[in-house]
Amino acid sequence: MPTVKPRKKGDAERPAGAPVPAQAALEAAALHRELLRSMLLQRRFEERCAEMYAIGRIGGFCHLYIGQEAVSTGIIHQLRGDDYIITTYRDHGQALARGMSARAVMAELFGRQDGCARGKGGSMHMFDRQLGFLGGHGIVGGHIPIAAGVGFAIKYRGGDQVIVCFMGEAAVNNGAFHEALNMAALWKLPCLFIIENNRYGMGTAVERASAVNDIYKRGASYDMPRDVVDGQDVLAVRAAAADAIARARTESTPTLLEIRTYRFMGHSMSDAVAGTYRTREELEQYLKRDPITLHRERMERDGEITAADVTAMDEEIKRIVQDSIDFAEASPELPLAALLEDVTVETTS
Ligand SMILES: Cc1ncc(C[n+]2csc(CCOP(=O)(O)OP(=O)(O)O)c2C)c(N)n1
Ligand SMILES: [Mg+2]
Repeated sequence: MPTVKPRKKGDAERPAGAPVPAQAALEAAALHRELLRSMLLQRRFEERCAEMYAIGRIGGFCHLYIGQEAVSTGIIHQLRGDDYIITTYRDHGQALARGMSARAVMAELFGRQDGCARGKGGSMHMFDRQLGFLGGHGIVGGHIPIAAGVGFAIKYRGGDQVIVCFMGEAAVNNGAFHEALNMAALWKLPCLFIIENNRYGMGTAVERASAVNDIYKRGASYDMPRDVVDGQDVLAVRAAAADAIARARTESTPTLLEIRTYRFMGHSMSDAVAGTYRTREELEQYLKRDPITLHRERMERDGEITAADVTAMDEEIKRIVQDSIDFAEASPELPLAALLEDVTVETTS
């Protein structure tokens, strides 16, 4: 398992063993509960997605996020409502963390008209303008220049929002990555470039594809603040992102974060969980660092939650996910004629 170098500052919101005032402890416990709930929702939702895929309710490409939930959760829950997010095809968890309803995500996966993109986008194209959720993109690296463009627009308009751009570690070998990072650094754009290093781009290990294995070092090429973070620890992710968000918001400075994580499932639904490119032993090592288990155990140790509370939370979440499936089943498909809607725009001039 790769080790992550300790961060120099802001490592934890609440150092272990440090006495905390009662009010602060209550607030920390409430926050930790919210983070647990979010990760659990993403996990339970996607477990059912796999099931729905197997019985043919979901078709096409479908990439699960299971194992990586601390990344979305640690970052997205501290964004403001008017901030922006842009991401890859592995997007269900991030959409849920942003507050997209389970119903809208599931209906989109089912290709039904009550989905967030009216069922036309499917798994890889979650989108919600109101939430500042700008997709769901299928071309590896293709969305990184868009993130720089959104950062430029924010600055041009004099706003103090930020844009968070999630990508996999394989995207950093793509020309679009370098062009976008150069511009973001040169023009000081309020962008967070989040590299979810889950060790593989489909079946290719990072060591076989990248000349630089410590991906965060790529930020040095553009003199960009950079950090490497344990992506299985939601509080570590949160602390690193807090620094980066503050830098983007107050100084309009971009940051590159390499977040080391692992996907517990195959690359997509057509890829075996463990196969020719990784061993069962490797997977089992990483499964010991399940982000949800780690966070729950820490909360239990700190007396912030009981096993009974977790069971109740889990039951409630399972009901929400079942409801999203029932909702998606009941939602109609768009009529055939709607296929040509929203494809071109007519202008008056
Ligand atoms: C430009 C481009 N090349 C190839 C592909 C096929 N492809 C889809 S996902 C993927 C791997 C990307 O890996 P990574 O960026 O690490 O993200 P992860 O899937 O691990 O989240 C590839 C090569 C693509 N979608 N776009
Ligand atoms: Mg990857």
